[in-house]
Amino acid sequence: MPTKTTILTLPKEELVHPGNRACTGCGLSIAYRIGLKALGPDTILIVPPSCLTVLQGLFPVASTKLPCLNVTFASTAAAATGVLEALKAQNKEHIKVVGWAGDGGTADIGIQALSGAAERGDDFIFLCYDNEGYMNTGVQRSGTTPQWALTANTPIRGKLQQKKDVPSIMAAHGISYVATCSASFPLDLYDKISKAITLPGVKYIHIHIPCPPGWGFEPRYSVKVGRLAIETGLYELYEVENSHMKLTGASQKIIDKRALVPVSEYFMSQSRFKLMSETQIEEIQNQLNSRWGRYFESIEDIEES
Ligand SMILES: Cc1ncc(C[n+]2csc(CCOP(=O)(O)OP(=O)(O)O)c2C)c(N)n1
Ligand code: SF4
Repeated sequence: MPTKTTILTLPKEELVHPGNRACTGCGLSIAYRIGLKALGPDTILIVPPSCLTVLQGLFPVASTKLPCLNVTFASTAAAATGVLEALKAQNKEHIKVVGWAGDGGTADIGIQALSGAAERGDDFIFLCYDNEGYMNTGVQRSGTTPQWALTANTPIRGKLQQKKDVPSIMAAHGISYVATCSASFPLDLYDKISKAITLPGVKYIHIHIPCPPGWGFEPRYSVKVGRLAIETGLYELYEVENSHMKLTGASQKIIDKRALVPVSEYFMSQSRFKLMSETQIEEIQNQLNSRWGRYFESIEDIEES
């Protein structure tokens, strides 16, 4: 079994300069800093318009020490394929190609290019940082905004539709690796990116990103809010390899303890959910209880057999 990274074994080299243009308490800042440590210096990043382009800084300054290609909104994965081909032509295939896009640039406008690359089996990592909205342009709803969240264009009742399950869509492509992570569990993110580097084809990693201004909480609570999302069972940390799904880290701990934190704690921590009724919260709690109840039962079946 590979050893898990700890705070003491994390590489010391920083590939993100101290100070950047992200908001205070931004979960993306944490994920980006730790993610680049896992990717290492031989990496080319492909980034569409998003908070990450803002975080990078305006020419002539840059917050990252890696080469980064800013591309159009829909074309991250197609550009990654192009960069791969260019590297092949130059015999520089040791350089890792990484698409790093927001949920809008992945779940909505970027999905056809990503699906095409996954089907072709192009060899790159695609990271979606999911702050659950088009945050850079003022908090509009995206396909991955959760149901009932208030956004700039769902201001009356919140979003009526459910969150799009992009990791499952990617897993359905039969690619070598799909994983979910959270900025609030950065060492888990580090280990999953490190694993993805060793595997062929498109590897897809979905990172849940607390966003203080977009979700409506004080910046100092970013890590806490992100942890609650996992500890309530609303979001799961898992890996899919060879079509086999396995819960990991803090989600596996829920199985060990057989206990979920009440989901109301998560909803009450953010003003975007302030119009949710008790019935709506109860409905989601019931859905979580039955989903996790099935996990608990299947583990008990395995333990008994
Ligand atoms: C084709 C196109 N449509 C719209 C925009 C404007 N735009 C720039 S960034 C952005 C939001 C990106 O949202 P997301 O991908 O979720 O990343 P986030 O801003 O949340 O980090 C939009 C709509 C654009 N640049 N190109
Ligand atoms: S809007 Fe949200 S995701 Fe974007 S930089 Fe600010 S905190 Fe980060």
